Amino acid sequence: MANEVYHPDPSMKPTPYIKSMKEYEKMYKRSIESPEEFWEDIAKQFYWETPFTNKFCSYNFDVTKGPISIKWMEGATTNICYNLLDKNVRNGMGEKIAFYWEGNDPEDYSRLTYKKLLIQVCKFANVLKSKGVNKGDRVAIYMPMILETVIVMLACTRIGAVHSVVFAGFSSDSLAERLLDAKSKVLVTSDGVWRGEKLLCLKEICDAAMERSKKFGHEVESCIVVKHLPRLNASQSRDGEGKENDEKSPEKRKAFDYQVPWDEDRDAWWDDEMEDASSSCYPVWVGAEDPLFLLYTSGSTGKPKGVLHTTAGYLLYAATTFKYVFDYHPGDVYWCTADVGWITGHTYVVYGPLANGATSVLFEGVPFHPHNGRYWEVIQKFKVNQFYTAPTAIRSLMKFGDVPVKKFDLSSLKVLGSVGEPINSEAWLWYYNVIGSGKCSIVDTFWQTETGGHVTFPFFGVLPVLLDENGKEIQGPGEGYLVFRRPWPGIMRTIFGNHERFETTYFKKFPGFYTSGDGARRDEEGYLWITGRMDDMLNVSGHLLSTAEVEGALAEHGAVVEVAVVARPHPVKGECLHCFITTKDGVKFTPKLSDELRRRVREKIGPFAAPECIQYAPSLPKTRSGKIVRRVLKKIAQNDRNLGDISTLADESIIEILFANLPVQD
Ligand code: 6R9
Repeated sequence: MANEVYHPDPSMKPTPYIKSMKEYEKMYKRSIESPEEFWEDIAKQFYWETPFTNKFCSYNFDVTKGPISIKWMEGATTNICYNLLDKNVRNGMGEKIAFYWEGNDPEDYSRLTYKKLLIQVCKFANVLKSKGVNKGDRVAIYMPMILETVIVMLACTRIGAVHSVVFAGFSSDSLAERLLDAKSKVLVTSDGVWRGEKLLCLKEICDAAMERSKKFGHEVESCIVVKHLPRLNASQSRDGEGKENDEKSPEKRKAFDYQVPWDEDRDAWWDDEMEDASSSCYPVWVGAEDPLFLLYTSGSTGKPKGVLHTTAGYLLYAATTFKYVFDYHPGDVYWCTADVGWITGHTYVVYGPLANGATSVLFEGVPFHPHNGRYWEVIQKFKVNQFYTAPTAIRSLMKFGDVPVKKFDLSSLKVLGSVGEPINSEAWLWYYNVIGSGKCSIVDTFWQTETGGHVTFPFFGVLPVLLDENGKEIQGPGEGYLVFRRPWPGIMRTIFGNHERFETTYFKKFPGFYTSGDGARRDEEGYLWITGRMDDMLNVSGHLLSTAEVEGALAEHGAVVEVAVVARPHPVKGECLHCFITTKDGVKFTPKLSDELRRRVREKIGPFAAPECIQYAPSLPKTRSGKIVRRVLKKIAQNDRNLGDISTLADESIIEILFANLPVQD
């Protein structure tokens, strides 16, 4: 497939912003040769309370010359919420729909206009103020995909508070770690949420996390809880006529019995707080380089990194990538399936679309509930024009064949997007032919929590370089480390509370460059193909994890003496975890122990991290200096005997034993 070129179908009558390759090249050239002019023009579309005072962009990307620093529009003041909501309402878009909300249950849906969103945001901003939240304070968000989640994020930006969204699939320990690191003053959550057939009792998880955070020295002052479950129950009884009471599944019984844990001094219901809150809230003008949000991403040491994004640059970049990459035009309906708990949800569910006055779909459910055609049903229901999802979702839906797709009318689609991991040819072709009927363009968007927005093709202002192991630039075709020579507006500014770790992680390996951690290959035509992570990171269903954090969770088990975790390819998830476990002397490796270990990873990190395979290893292949040779374990996990050079191993005999004990794989 790599050799085939697919052009957009002329019958689509596209009216793209960028009409030809030539035009793209011209714009790209300008963004590289005169970046300040290029972005200054774009900045004119937004409202600045005061203009920038210093240079439009100043930076140091070279650790050998001093601390890394990146500044865009220094001195300017603005408010993101004002630009996303007030500005659009003032421009006559008050009645335009900002979000179509589609619940887990197809009977449960609603919509919200720009004007109504603004009112809700102002009200909640006042609630936050009443809880003592000031500019710069952190507010943690552990929420389902509901409209209130967007309201909380924007309410934070209205008063200059910094949101820290934690994906509501993380365990209480992971949430606690993030509350503690950010020292979040307030936590906003919901009583619970149905994900498909499964009930998640979010408030219970939050209570455990707040307790743990307190134990380690940080107390969350207030917890605000959206009452979400009764609404779902009501809709169930609407069409079920109370049927669910007669034939309760264990999950439904759990919902019925769920008593939301409560601390009178700390907790408050959303509705009670919102009832009397004023709907007017003057925006707090913040500096261009003031923090906008924190979002934690896995770090190779095991401790997650609080990636910090700032105001002006992120706004410019989210808005511009959204507009050009998805070619969003007024009147289009756009849908990004990512959870707001990940960066894709931040930039392409919330900030990018709203900055363009777009109408989007906010989907709470899962692709398989109540049937395997749910995504396609939602596209038909809202006449979605741009659809953005992950290869892992595409692969898992491909399994059911074309029949569930063909039941729905997908003719509204114009652009399809892919994000999170490399997309394989088979999945790409199915996406193109079956979902896009061979007519839609596919945008494969490589980017990271750290980059703030898309950085592929390359996007405007992005200057990618390939380096070999010695830091020498690879010109022309070849494969190497993907690094970037200079900042674009949306790049992260630091790791919260740890600028040194920021410099070490991203700037030390190749001084003068931002190192992405990914590898890439440049083909004969100059196109870049992402080959995957070059560091100790794993990508399971598009979720980044570090070997260290999974190993850490497993090693805490009393029966384990040593552990090594590697990734191996998985037909649906992209990669999955294969764990090698050495037990303590006298402890037998049993299926029960294996289950316990798997559960431990779910509890410590989250269900998405649950290992596919846990294998007993009497010992691990090590170098003479005692370093575990993960490269060899990776090959064993894949049942691949091309082990390369194993002469550095202290004891080669273990390799055959591990191959012999390899569990049967599907
Ligand atoms: C946006 C996001 C970042 C890592 C990144 C890379 C992988 C993301 C990709 C892709 C190939 C794509 N990745 N998009 N690999 N093609 N289109 O996913 O952010 O969660 O921080 O993950 O995901 O390995 O370094 P994040």
